[in-house]
Amino acid sequence: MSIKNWTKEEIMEVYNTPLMELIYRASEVHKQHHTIGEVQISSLLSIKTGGCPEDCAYCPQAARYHTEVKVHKLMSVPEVSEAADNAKAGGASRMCLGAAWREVRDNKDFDKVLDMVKTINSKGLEVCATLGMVTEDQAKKLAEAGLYAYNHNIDTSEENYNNIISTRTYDDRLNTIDNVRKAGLTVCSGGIIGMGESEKDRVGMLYTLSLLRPQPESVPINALVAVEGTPLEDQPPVPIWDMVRMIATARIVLPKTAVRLSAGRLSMSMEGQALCFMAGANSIFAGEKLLTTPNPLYNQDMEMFRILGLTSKKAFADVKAEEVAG
Ligand code: SAM
Ligand code: DTB
Ligand code: SF4
Repeated sequence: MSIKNWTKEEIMEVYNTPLMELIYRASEVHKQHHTIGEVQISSLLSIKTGGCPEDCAYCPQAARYHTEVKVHKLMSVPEVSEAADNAKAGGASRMCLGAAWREVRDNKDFDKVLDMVKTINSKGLEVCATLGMVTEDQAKKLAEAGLYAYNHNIDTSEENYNNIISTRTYDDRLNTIDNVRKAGLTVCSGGIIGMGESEKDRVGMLYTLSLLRPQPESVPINALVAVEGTPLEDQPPVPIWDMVRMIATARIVLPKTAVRLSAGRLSMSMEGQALCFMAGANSIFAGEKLLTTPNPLYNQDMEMFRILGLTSKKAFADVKAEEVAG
């Protein structure tokens, strides 16, 4: 069955459906394409922190804002290997490496990242990376090293993009996503709500994502973590109802995609998160830190999994090994 080409008007109609009906519809789509209650756990690791030349208004790692983030040069391969062991012991099936870079450069640091990818991959974890813009050639090298997915968010609608970032364009972002695809990697791309955007912008972002062919395998929906020192420090918290609406709409327009309830969970109740899972979220970042900001404690998340009857999705590599073993 071919994927529907949604119009902005149709997506807006979905977004504005009465909430209970919207959750019900999203839940039906979810059941058709996914296992209810199965949630993928990803672990995040900031391998190079702060000092970024870009001006993303939400980001505590941009060098030009005065935040409490301490700059840290690229981690060593053994340090990353140890972090991967800990993430695996904690039940993560995917590990995402983040670097505060504008773009990847062909230098020793990139070679080191390729080594990190090989090392984590050999442990049976899916490896994902988010390193800024990449060329097709760099994406191919990452794929050869065993990278599973590349995260590159479009962040908001095309119309709102310039209000949030001026140091690169929407087309730059789409171009990197295209390079990632051409290299045969899976695509992870989503955005943030709570930056002062309109409903039209939220719908516009989902519209752009829904039109990608193939659609992204995973779409993170972040609630802004307003960090002191960034231009968005005074943004009020996103109402949980907006998050539920956004996730439900994403689930309906991106039926097969893993929709990730990403940043901002620390400010959400367990009941609020339960509604997000009901509306089709089937992936989270677990571990006490996202890249630079806090996230719920691992034990708290495990308690939530127990209470809600959620199970963690196995890594692709582990499922394959079990199939082979019979
Ligand atoms: N530098 C790379 C880039 O921008 O693609 C990779 C790292 S960057 C921190 C990855 C994503 O994290 C951003 O695209 C944004 O969507 C998200 N993010 C950053 N700061 C955030 C914040 N304060 N609240 C919510 N999401 C945030
Ligand atoms: C994504 O969409 N969210 C993650 C991941 N991709 C790299 C990052 C969230 C960062 C939140 C702010 C911080 O901790 O610095
Ligand atoms: Fe740099 Fe990425 Fe933060 Fe933008 S989001 S300032 S590119 S680390």
